[in-house]
Amino acid sequence: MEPPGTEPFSVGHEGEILRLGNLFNKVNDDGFFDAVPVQPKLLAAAVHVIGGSDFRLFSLNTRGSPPGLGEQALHTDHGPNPGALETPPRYSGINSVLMLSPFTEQNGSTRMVSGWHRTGDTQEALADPSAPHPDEQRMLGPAGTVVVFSVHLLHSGTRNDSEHTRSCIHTSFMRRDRPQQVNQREAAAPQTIARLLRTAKGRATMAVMGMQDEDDPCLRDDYVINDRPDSEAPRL
Ligand SMILES: O=C(O)CCC(=O)C(=O)O
Repeated sequence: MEPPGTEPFSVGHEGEILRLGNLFNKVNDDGFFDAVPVQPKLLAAAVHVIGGSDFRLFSLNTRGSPPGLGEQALHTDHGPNPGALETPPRYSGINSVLMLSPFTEQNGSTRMVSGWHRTGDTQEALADPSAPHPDEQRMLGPAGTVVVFSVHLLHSGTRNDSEHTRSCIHTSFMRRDRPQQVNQREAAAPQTIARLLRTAKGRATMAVMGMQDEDDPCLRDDYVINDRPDSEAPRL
């Protein structure tokens, strides 16, 4: 196994599409992304959809569609979900899009099939997942917009017909009994853990990311907790 924090970016299977996985560990030396997993509105949406707080970060990735690219087949982000047909229905998680560019009709905005998450089906139920769907709608908004949707919703990127790259960040939370896309406990670099342990908010981030799932992180050999004198410790 590679040392913590050195897993490569997943650059996807989409040709020139820029897709960076494992953002938290790869471009987070300054802690820029530390607050993303604990955004209150995102967590509230996850609690609402999943029906409780027993979930953790599934993935934190970017996707950038350059001009002429970005088209995908319709898909869900999770397998078939018979729980959707129960009363009350059960769902596995949420995904979200933070628009770093405006999402317009022309620039490869995500298409979504409203209500699909209630069917329990995946794209396997479609004759042609690449074809337009009669019920698809575009996810449109100015840069800075966040859209939250079920991991069982049918959706896909579309071709970017503008002259500029369309970029976004996807943050996904999934029920805790499902594996994470990246095992954050294994992937976290010692310096990341040390930074997070210094503040209450950082500890909350660790909990939401599942870094404390198997045992107390303070027990892991390479967790650096006492790396500065007490006099420098933050006052909470
Ligand atoms: O970039 C988009 O608009 C959607 C991306 C997506 O659904 C995916 O990569 O699974």
